[in-house]
Amino acid sequence: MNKTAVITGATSGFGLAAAKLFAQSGWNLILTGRRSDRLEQIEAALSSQTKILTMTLDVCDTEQVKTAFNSLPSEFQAIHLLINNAGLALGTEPAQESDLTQWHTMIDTNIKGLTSVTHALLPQLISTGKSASIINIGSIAGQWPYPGGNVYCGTKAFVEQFSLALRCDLAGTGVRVTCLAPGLSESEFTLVRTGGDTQAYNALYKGTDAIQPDDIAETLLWIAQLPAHLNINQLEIMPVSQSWSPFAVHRH
Ligand code: NDP
Ligand code: 8X3
Repeated sequence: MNKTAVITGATSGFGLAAAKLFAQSGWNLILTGRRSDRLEQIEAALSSQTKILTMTLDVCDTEQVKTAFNSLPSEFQAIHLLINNAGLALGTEPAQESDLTQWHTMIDTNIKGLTSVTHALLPQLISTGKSASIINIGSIAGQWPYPGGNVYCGTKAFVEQFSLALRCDLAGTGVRVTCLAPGLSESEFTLVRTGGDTQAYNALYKGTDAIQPDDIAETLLWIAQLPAHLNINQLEIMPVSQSWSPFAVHRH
């Protein structure tokens, strides 16, 4: 019998690439996102390969999340994998010039949304037990601070520590937990972050050979299909072009 994966934020970037690869690899899929037109197109494209359930879902809407996952059709109730991917960054301004609404949207999406989906699906994952997995998409921003990263960095640090702590609570259930932390990756992420600034998008990725969504999809599939006795706790992945700079020192 095919296994079922839930992928949040499957309408673009990592989530969409993962949906395509997992469908090819024989996984049944529950795909979510806010853009229903895209979900319809994705369902039409993938449903000849595997069973697909799409759900228009804003992860920030806690009641909607609870209702959606508590009323899954019976053939989608046995869940083997949750990929908590839906997320975003908004703004690159220093904290003192940032928009508080944008900060709260990042917290609501990357922290509250991720925890709501996890909470809703833990019973199904525990019932699956051995070989079930949760893969949370963190970021290098959770480990390495940078100017203008402020709340986005904070939300991804939460994802990393929540993932590790969740492992402690799930000890003995067989459910695995991974925090996958990508670096510079080319997706709509930067358009969302900059309010659709294509010049900023082109400037950021130019000449970098950035990570592509397909690279992350391959990594997700590898983690999900590891033997059931293995758990990747954290995995940080960067393009070769990306590395660290010296600490900034402000001189008066
Ligand atoms: P994209 O912008 O391409 O994809 C983001 C996905 O999240 C979309 O499918 C979007 O769907 C969904 N999403 C955003 N907000 C919500 C919401 N409130 N409810 C439901 N779905 C939502 O970016 P990426 O693929 O690059 O990003 C995926 C994840 O990877 C994010 O968590 C991001 O923080 C993280 N990441 C990205 C990196 C990068 O450089 N690109 C590097 C490291 C981590 P819709 O708009 O339809 O709701
Ligand atoms: C996205 C990577 O470095 O832009 O999470 O924050 S970064």
